[in-house]
Amino acid sequence: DGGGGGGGGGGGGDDTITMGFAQVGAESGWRTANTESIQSSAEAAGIDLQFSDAQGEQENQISAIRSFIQQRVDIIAFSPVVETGWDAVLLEAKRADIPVILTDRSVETEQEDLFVTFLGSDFIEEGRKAGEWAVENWASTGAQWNIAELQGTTGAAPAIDRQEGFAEAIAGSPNLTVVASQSGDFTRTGGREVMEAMLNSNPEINAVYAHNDDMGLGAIEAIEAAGKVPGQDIQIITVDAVRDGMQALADGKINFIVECNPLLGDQLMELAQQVLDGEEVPERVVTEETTFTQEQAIEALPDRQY
Ligand code: GYE
Repeated sequence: DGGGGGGGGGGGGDDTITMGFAQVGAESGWRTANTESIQSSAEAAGIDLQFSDAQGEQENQISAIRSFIQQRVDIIAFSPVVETGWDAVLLEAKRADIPVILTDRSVETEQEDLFVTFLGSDFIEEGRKAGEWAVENWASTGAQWNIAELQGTTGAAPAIDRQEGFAEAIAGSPNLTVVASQSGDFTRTGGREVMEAMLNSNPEINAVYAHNDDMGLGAIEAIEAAGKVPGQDIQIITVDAVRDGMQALADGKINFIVECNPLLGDQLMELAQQVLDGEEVPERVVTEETTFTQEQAIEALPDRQY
């Protein structure tokens, strides 16, 4: 493992680092905060950032990475839209001797050593935290909870893992039932549309687990349009803790949020610098995060940066 070092460039020791970054898109408040963090951290670190927005399409990300390879950037970083299908392009980067750092989302690869390190959250743990809260606050009431699950983008690591962690945590609670589960693509519109359809076919829904705040916020619109009170008639758990989500939690429309930290920029620039200096870096850097109840959201909101 290790190294990958040297980057493409000849020249002196203090050449500017060029980083190609292939972003997922702009699907959520989380993503916007993540992009801003990467751009401002690159600027602060004096790293020349070539930023590409894939608009949610894997093929766009693959062509962006190919063009970074052609330009011979020093290092490539990206947040893979989906988990699979990356082996070929990662192998091309490896052959060109350009190190790759994964940020936010990871990949499933057939081969070892196709990337240097992965910086991001533990999504299974996030799902587990959501499920544990459901067990403590819903299952314990003895009532029947019919849960609508709003999944993230199909095939994306956070959608797969948040579903898995939640399912695992609620498995021993017979009165917690996921009655409907569908992708809302991590967007507000997606969350609203899927929730509308679910409420029509499953009027007994009294709980929502949304894989991100934006879909939860969309679901709130659908719930209100159906004449029900979000946070009361239908309780809601989400993931992310961006400002709009935290506001809805403070207002009692969301009941619990599991934090996912989008501010990865500084750590990413540090890792890039270390890799290009030939230093050893850990294979996995896990982001630290917490959870929020209504009282905690009210307290945290004034200082929330995003
Ligand atoms: O939770 C969601 C975004 O990959 C962790 O992507 C990220 C997820 C985040 O669209 O809001």
